[in-house]
Amino acid sequence: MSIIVPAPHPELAVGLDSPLTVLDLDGTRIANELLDPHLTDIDESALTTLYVDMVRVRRLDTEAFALTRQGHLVLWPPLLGQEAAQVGPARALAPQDWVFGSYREHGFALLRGADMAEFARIWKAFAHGGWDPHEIRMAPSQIIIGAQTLHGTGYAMAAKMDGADEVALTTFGDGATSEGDVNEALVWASAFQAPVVFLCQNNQYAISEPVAVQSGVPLALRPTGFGIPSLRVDGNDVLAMHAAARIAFDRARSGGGPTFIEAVTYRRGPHTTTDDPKRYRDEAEMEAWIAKDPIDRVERALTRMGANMEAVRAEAKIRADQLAKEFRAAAEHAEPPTADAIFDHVYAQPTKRLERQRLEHRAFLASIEGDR
Ligand SMILES: Cc1ncc(C[n+]2csc(CCOP(=O)(O)OP(=O)(O)O)c2C)c(N)n1
Ligand SMILES: [Mg+2]
Repeated sequence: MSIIVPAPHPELAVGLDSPLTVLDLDGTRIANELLDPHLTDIDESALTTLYVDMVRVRRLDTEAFALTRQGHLVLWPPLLGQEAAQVGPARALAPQDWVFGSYREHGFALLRGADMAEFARIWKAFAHGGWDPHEIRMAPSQIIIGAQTLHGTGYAMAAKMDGADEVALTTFGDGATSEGDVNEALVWASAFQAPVVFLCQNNQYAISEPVAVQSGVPLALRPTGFGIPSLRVDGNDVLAMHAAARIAFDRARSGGGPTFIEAVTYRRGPHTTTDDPKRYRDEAEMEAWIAKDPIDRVERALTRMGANMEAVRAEAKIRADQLAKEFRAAAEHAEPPTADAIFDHVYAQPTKRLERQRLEHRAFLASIEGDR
């Protein structure tokens, strides 16, 4: 009896031997014939914007982490180390595009324009969704691992049917690629040539599970088995990520179908603020990733370009501190929802049964008022 294993198609993947990089660790540019044509407009000013974005995202992340420790937020999934993997693609989105992400997409949320007060409410467990998805064209954070890839693919299929000029970016982790949902999304995206971009932020761990346990091949090889081309990219190189995203978005927009991007990066913090990574990983492996820090690398590149780094750093700090201050104030002063709010968003139009339940619930709360 022979076992038939669906063959991956390595010819559909780029960067399998070594992730695509255009910014060396010392800030020099490495020529890359695939990515370079998509970076011709990135001058000192554009690179400074990406730098400031990453500094702001990191500051938001650090502040939120501290706020959980101080009891103002209940949980936070840190993104320290993954700033470039989010800022590069986020800055390649067109305003009409949509983002369908997980719970770790603070960079996308910030750059899509999520209201920081709403954002703080989510992580204080005072709100389920937080921002208005239609306003910023970003779906609420998805906790069910990989489910957002189906939502993104479905959205993209509908956009194609409507003839709309919209691309859906769906972003998820390395562990998510082992989920049925992600594999089903790849099937549908491929079968319908949907204008969807799959961004896998391979931060090397699914909580305590290292990626090597999840896959014997680079994750970028997995989508090729579905006929989807993929780019394996240095996820700590904001320019490489920006260029790869532009390639994928252009492809989707021009009817070329889905593309998968594996951003090879590292989660330097714990999985969430309730996790202790010392229990499952050797902290020494962090050193190599600190050397690949996405922000330091851009600082070196800007310095080489002749930028006044002192001024750039000062400007970034002012903006990052302002953001942290706003976020802190929102977290500290957020008001809890009323118990009644649980009934508000069940249906677009309330049903009689729901209204009856609301009244019963109110009566129940009133009946135990004295005991609380
Ligand atoms: C369907 C489902 N299974 C399990 C979990 C529990 N869970 C939460 S985070 C996580 C790991 C996800 O790892 P990865 O996809 O690599 O994303 P990362 O957290 O590293 O960004 C798991 C298994 C869940 N939320 N949903
Ligand atoms: Mg992961």
